[in-house]
Amino acid sequence: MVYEATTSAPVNIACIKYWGKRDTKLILPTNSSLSVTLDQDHLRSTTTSRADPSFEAGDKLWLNGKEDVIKEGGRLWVCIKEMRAWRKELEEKDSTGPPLSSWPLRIASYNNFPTAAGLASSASGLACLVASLSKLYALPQTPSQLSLIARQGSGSACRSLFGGFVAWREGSDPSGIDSLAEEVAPRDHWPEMHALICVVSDAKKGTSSTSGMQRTVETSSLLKNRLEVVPGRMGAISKAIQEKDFESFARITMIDSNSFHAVCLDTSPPIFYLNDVSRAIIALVEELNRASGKVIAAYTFDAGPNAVIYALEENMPVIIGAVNRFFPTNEEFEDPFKTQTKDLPE
Ligand code: 2P0
Repeated sequence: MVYEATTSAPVNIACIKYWGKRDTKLILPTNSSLSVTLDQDHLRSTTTSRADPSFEAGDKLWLNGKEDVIKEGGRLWVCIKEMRAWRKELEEKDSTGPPLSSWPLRIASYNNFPTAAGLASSASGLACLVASLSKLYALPQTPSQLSLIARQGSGSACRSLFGGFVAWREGSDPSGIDSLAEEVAPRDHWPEMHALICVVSDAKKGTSSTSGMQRTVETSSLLKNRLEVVPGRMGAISKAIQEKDFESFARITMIDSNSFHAVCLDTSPPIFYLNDVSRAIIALVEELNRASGKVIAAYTFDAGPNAVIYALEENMPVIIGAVNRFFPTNEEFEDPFKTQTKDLPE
């Protein structure tokens, strides 16, 4: 009998950004955040976990075929330890199943996109690790409960345990028990919403999110203002999602992305994630919105120069056409919308 489970978890892209921890050990954020989880068939991690008593003692993990050390007390170690503890609880209640919690683990994880390029690979990767162990161990925990563990692997990972529109509530309990992810609306609530990923660079980023955000907490006075305005944005964007009000969704998304990059710049030494191409994409989207007479596209940037443009399906041909016209690439781009030149605005 083989005890093995494979799961996939998609990337999530935040509209209200997480940036700063009030507890670095438990990964408790300084503000709530909200994201859209991309569809499974695009950017995702896939993880297989196997428990076997014949394995040499100790757990092992490979990321994209390369072994990653599971450091005692480190994030991976904590996630595995917590998941094992839940399995042990189950075995103590019902001892008829295999004693999986006492067997060594072998875990292999793959991303189908560049790792650590500001494309949220840690989010999908850690969410996927937790989901795969939950499946292997046949745990009864809900996705919100699992998000408590994924959060300790990487903050943004807690949001990738749900599809659709997801909030990570900052919580207030020092134990972290209420700092969890929950669904704001499922994917099928607003199927017209699409995300266009513009890979400006797939190089590994310069300043890691983990160190960058703590530098911001320690040095940025602008962060105080951000923490005052984010709760209002959380409420307003949740309402926009419920009401499928794209214009409000887009305005809040763009403002919050700019606010996040402003606090990065206000950090000492400053953190620059955007480059000239990123800024040109901002200008293009602003101009498209102006020329359209309404907001049809929203840009957002994470800890790297790559842009994500949210738009409703009906407007994607125009947006893809404009991006291709102003940022031509040598690579053949498979346009799912089969954009016609006549769709482009003058
Ligand atoms: C987000 N980012 O909300 C924000 C926007 C980057 C910019 O969450 O230290 O990799 O592992 O908790 O989750 C990136 O931070 O940091 C992130 P840790 P994480 O998506």
